[in-house]
Amino acid sequence: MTAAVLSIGSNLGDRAATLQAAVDALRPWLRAVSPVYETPPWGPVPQDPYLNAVVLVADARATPRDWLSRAHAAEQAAGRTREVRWGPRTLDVDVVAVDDLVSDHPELTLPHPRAHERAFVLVPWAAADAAAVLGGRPVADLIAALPTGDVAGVVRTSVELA
Ligand code: A4P
Ligand code: MG
Repeated sequence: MTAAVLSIGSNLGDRAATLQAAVDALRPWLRAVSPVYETPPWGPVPQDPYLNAVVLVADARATPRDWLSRAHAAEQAAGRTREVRWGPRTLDVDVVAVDDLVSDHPELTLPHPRAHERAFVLVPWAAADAAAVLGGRPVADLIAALPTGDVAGVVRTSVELA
């Protein structure tokens, strides 16, 4: 059994419809979907706010690479466009974690190397799984360690993914 935590984010086009398309693409393995949050853009590129959510998935036979492939397939299904690293995109699906695996491989680094410092990943994840753990630390503790402004910037919306 592998269980994975996927982060989905969109800041171009119909953001809610795009996140729904990502959930639909992951439907065969879906265990839980977080609420949807509006989040300020992270990183060096000025751009519009994102909608972000976290999806919990599981599959008895999936390898970690399978989750990366499925993440990329979900991006394609949602018509991803992206020209600039960290720039605006219709859909980004990142593999936050696969079980407790640790890997520094550049093609699939686990856990995701920036997840622990991203309120837009941690806040939805904790909402979907209050007992979530990342790198041996409760996600709730990681959130408590973030700058309060980062956490306050992640605002729950009324968008519901089904
Ligand atoms: N890769 C390695 N490890 C992983 C992993 N754990 N999950 C490799 C996913 N991919 C992983 O990714 C680039 C390469 O990373 C892939 O070839 C993959 O094999 P990409 O998705 O093609 O490119 P990217 O998304 O532009 O780069 P990157 O580094 O994934 O960017 P981020 O870190 O995902 O940042 N602000 C808000 N508020 N919300 C967001 O969702 N997202 C980004 C994208 C920037 N700012 C944001 C948000
Ligand atoms: Mg990415």
